[in-house]
Amino acid sequence: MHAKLAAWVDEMARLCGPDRVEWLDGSEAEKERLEAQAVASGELIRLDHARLPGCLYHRSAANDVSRTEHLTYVCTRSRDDAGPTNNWMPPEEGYRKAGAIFRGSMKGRVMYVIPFSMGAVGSPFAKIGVQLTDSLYVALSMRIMTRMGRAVLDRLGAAGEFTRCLHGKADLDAERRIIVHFPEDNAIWSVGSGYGGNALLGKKCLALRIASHLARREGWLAEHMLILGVEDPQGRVEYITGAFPSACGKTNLAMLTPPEAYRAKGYKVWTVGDDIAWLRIGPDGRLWAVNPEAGFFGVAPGTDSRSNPNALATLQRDAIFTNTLLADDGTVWWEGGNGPAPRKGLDWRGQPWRPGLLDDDGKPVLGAHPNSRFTAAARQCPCISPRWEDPQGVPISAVLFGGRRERLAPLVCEAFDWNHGVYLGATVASERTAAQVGTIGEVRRDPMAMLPFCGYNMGDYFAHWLEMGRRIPKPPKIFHVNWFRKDAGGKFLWPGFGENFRVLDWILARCRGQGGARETAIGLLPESGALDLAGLELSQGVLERLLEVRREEWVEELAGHKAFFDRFGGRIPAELWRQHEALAQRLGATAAAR
Ligand code: OXD
Ligand code: MN
Repeated sequence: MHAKLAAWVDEMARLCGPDRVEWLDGSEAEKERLEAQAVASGELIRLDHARLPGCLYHRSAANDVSRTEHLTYVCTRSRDDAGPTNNWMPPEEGYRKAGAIFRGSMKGRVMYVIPFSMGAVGSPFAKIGVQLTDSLYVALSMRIMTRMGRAVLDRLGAAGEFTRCLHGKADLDAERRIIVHFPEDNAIWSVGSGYGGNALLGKKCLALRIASHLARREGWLAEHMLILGVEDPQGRVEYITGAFPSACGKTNLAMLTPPEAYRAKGYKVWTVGDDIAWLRIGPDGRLWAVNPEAGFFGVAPGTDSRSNPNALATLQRDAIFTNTLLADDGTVWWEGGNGPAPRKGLDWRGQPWRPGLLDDDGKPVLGAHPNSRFTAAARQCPCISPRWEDPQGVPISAVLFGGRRERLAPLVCEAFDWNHGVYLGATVASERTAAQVGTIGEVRRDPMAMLPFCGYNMGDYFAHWLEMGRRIPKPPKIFHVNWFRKDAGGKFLWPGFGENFRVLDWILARCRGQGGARETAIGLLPESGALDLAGLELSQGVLERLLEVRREEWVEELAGHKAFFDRFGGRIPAELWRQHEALAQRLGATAAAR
């Protein structure tokens, strides 16, 4: 027995006051028992067994449907170590504030103890956490999203290191909700929310915020990135990682189906991960990546057999659906999903719903919340890579950064070198989506898609990226992509989805020293004819607009880069300012004085 673990569980149980403490072993029998309890209490609803075998439905509190970044804190001793992009409070205050809400909050409930591993158990990349929670929904979701149970405890042994993760629903009151991270103590406390990103502590809290801190200390990278493999007709597989802000199509890209013409030639995409990558320098001098998760927590609306047939196949059994529409026949549905809306059902709030329903202002009432989710095991995905659990990971040829930009950023752009690539990543911006609380559509800087997830000062994070570049003997190439450029009428210029494969194809050709490119002020863009567009009927002039670099827009953008960097005081590495000045020079503009 791990004495420190036992003592910590006791201490937390004294704080939270559950009726009972139950250690979870991860067995099938345990799963069935917990599901039956959750169904009996109404926390989960069983879906139609014939059509969705083993699937469950959950409705969260109406005020608890997305990550609450304004209630999420990084508690380091020095405020500067959290940096200007994180909410901060001193560790003592974090423990006191959250502790006051936790105190006695589990009375009448069970506290589940969930030992879990991020990364295959025993992989050199893996990190262990132990989550305490009073939510059966969370316990059952952790079972899908992580490797958990007895094998992890065995691995931990009598004295292994682990992240202490305390979670409680308390009364789900938004006024009494807080998610506090203590990177210097390797601990996370989250109270008052049952929403995935706030409550499944292995994901954003451990695998990104805490892990990014550990990664800097230990010389690796913890990133908000998908990992995919592209197999060519000769059977060679090359791997790509990609960082995109929440709800920008990461899951769809990770599970992409190539266009018919490519499939006929023998191309295929393999999914390694859809949200998080941990990257280390391998013995061969390349960068290697693992997906630390075991499942997908994907956005349901917009997922259909055109956008992502592989996700649809993944969630046909043993999945948990959260805040979708619950149809009368015991199935689920969401806007932008397959087939017509069911004639009747209950919406994500539990209210009677039918197609065409309007609210008092005459606006359509959604059946599913825009951030409704599915949780399903990665191994159920038809295109899951045979190497997805390889303890050594997969070697990375290209790193993509992208955001959702209606204008400005071209379809694809290759960085001149690693440091320029870090600049491309550091200046990513995106329009806000439903995965975060806030005004949808507003453009915000989201460097490397890590703005809400970097557990330390982002100035130091950029320095760490630059330092990694100096240490990787054979670094991957870095690219910026934008699938979301629109025309003057607000229509997307690029079809996206499976057609994005054409861009990946050019990217991988570039990584092999092939594929034509032309130099522009912002980076290398495909030269005329270099993107294979055969069979894609793009209208006249569309490709030119997709690859257009408008000087006046970029000069305006430069000021946005500077304003963002200025927020960090002196903590932005000099190399990024050099990149900024070099870009200004290439644009024929002067960079505003620092
Ligand atoms: C997610 C997110 O849930 O980024 O993956 O919000
Ligand atoms: Mn994410």
